[in-house]
Amino acid sequence: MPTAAELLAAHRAFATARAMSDLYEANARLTSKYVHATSRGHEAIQFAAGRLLREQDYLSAYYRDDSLLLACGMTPKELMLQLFAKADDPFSGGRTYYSHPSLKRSGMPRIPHQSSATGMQAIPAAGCALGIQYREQRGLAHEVAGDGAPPVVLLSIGDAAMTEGEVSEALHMIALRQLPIVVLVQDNEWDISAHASEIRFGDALTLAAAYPGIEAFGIDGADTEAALDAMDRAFTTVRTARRPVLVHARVPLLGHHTSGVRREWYRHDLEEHRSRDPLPRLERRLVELGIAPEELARVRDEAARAVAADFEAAAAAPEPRGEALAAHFLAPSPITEERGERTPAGGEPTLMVDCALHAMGELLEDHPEALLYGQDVGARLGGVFREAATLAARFSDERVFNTPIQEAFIIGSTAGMSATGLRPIVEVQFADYLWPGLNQLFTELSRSYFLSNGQWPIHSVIRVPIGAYGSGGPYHSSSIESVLSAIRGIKVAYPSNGADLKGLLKAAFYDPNPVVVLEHKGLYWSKLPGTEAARCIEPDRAYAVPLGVARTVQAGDAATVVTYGRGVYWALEAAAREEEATGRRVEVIDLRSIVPLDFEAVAASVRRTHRVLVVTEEPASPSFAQALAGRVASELFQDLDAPPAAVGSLESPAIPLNEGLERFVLNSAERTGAALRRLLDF
Ligand SMILES: Cc1ncc(C[n+]2csc(CCOP(=O)(O)OP(=O)(O)O)c2C)c(N)n1
Ligand SMILES: [Mg+2]
Repeated sequence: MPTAAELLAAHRAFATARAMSDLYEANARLTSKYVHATSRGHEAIQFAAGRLLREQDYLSAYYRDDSLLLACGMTPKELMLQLFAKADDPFSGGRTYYSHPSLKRSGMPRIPHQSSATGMQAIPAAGCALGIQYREQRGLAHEVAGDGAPPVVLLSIGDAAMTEGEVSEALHMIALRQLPIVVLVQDNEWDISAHASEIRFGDALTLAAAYPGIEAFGIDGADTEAALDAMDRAFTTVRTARRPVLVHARVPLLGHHTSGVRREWYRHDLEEHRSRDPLPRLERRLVELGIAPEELARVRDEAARAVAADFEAAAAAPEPRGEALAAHFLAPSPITEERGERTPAGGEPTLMVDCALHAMGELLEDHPEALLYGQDVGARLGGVFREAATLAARFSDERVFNTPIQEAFIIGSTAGMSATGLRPIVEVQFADYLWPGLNQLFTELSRSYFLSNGQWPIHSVIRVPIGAYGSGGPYHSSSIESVLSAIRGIKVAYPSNGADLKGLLKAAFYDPNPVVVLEHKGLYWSKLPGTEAARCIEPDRAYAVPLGVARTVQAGDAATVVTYGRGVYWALEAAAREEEATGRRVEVIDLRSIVPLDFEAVAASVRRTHRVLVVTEEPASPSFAQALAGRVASELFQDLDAPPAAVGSLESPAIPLNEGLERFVLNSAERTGAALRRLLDF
């Protein structure tokens, strides 16, 4: 049972949160400039959870958690700096909404960035708990020791968000791995204007029953004593027994859904919800315990005065400057130039797939915080391309492991893993299956560094076999680099040979940004005619190729052919035929990275050759290749003797299965050669 002192502390906290939401409401014209939601009605359960978080813990909060943030130690003024999106907003420097926390501050729980997309924080939070578990299994010290007790993750989430698909992936992994996480579901029965009765059966407890091993219980989350007891119980269990607990807290929603969606438009149940308001209920209880009503009123007045002063100060605080934004687009990489030996004396010609395997082995040897996971990469198979063969046996099943078919989890969990100081390398089995994970890549990973104002860069290497090879058919052949190239905040590598793959994997590993490494299946074993050069001397252990640095594969002056991946071989073959036929020698540039793009290398070449062709395996229109050709046209118009062109595969929705149809659709040395001839003859 909570003591009277604890209840008085809760009362002070509720009074502060309530004074803030009253103030926001009273100044709606000012405060609704930027959309915000408040915890009004949810104060008790949020206070009960937030007060238990320690310095070594991780918090994954959602947009209604302002009482939780106050309970962790944030000040009202700091939250109001967010409300007004000011420069000194401690979470994002004015980049993101109220109560969307990101924080890495000593003495406070660690709060990795999370998006405003409901439910999407569940996978990164589960990844965080997986990271904590991994460190404990491997005897690695936690990033923050705190008071020495084992860390806990708190995942806070709304009732409607619990029905989302990605939440199921997270719950599944939480149950399967018995992760040290408290899942707090704040059930106010509302999903904006959709009521629980029309959008879900049962509640989070019904759902949790399907996940054995997650201890789940429900409480009245507006009963302060019950809330304090429940969160004590949940945190103690997770902290000591190292297994998950889900708390389903029924709470009233007393404020608006958000400042922009007002309760009076559609709420029919406000009276009933008001009858459960935790603040007067707690006050009645405190009076029963002998506290004078005047004393409670004094606390409320004091809170109102304090937050009014903070409100004035926050409203008057300086605005952020646009010039400061660029500092946190991408985190600086330590690999800025090519290093190590690309062709060491005595080096062996090595298949591309083995260059990658050796890179993995070296990284796992050198870095205890490195780990590799994905579908079928574990000991039994070692990857469907044998690209991870032997690694689990060498480094243990804890460091190299199979995941379920959960691309969202595979990609999204790296955000949490990285937050615990680990360096995850993951695999998506085929580029065609990146889509279920694309949401995590875009929504959570790509924006973390920027929206946390540089506090939370994400180390995440995502290996993705890509491209058409040997009748892989429509779901094992797709090229997807254009979509990836349009996501700001990530990097994308696309090597064409084993040496670059090894060097780029190393650079990707050390890069503090999410990096997708696209690995062409047809080049893995150099089985495609004309791709023998993908098998090359293996670089040494120290070798690294910076992301965003192209390589001239063949020098020439008649035109510049810019390409990457398998396109390099089409380009070289077409170039050789052209030279043989007409004596015109073209320059071939292998970009090696799609993002960042080495436009300087392209421009320097085009200034000499005055003509450019971009070669891709994707249909060319629209594509990354076409955009590059367009950029050359607009930036180097004066240098050009012919319109820049892009050539790719047929404009087809998918690569068909039949061998002849596949050939018909795909780009080729012939098709590339014809485009080159047109360019040269222009
Ligand atoms: C993926 C996604 N879809 C839609 C929205 C718009 N949206 C914002 S809040 C909300 C309702 C969420 O309800 P619940 O999870 O119960 O949280 P509550 O606001 O009730 O606390 C929706 C649909 C969103 N933010 N993210
Ligand atoms: Mg709700």
